[in-house]
Amino acid sequence: MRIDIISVFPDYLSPLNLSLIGKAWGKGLLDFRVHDLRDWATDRHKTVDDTPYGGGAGMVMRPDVWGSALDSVLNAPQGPPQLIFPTPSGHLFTQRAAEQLAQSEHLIFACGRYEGIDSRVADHYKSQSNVSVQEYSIGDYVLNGGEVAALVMIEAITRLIPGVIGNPESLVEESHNSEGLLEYPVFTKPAQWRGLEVPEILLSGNHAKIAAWRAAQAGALTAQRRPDLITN
Ligand code: 6GU
Repeated sequence: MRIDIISVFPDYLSPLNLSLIGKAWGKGLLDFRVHDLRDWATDRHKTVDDTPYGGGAGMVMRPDVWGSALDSVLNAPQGPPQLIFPTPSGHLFTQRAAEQLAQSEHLIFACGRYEGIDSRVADHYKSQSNVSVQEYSIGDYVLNGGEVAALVMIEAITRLIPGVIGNPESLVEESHNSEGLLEYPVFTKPAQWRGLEVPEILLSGNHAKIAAWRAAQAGALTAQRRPDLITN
């Protein structure tokens, strides 16, 4: 999978070199291209923003600079790309969204800063047939820019690609999996720690009973902490 990321702070994306994602990059499973938006600015101050029409606080990123940057990255030969705008006013990014995006061969993250990117940029690319456009938020809080949100989405997406994580079975039994529940609690040795014991059933060797206990725990935990995830 090729992933282009455009930002005015390309160094924010340096964690992509680390851990499992960095290893998958080294193996050729992932191909990251981090771009500095200022490379497409045309004046000598490399300006990428201006004051908002209608007034108000802060600065808005210019559509002309973003348009040049996105046109150049969209010309890559990977086939139909998905263009993602991280924004606190986007649709909520979920495990289902990660699964859908993991099917793509080419993702482009357009990371805005300040008060955001001129709204015409997303509208323009939504009207183009050679690209699919999505605006995503990673949760109900405000970040300084899209970079950290892009890192979050990239980790959630790329760990679903075969070969990126060592043990693909660990993808099946985890929170927000296809069951839509939180994961059951887990325990390891020692069996007694600071007066706390591991639930007896897990030491029983009865795999059917263990599976039933885990399913009940996942249901109870989800009902208590995240009732919004339970549909019926
Ligand atoms: Cl995607 N961007 C910013 N700036 N803030 C956010 C966010 C994204 N998701 C939640 N808060």
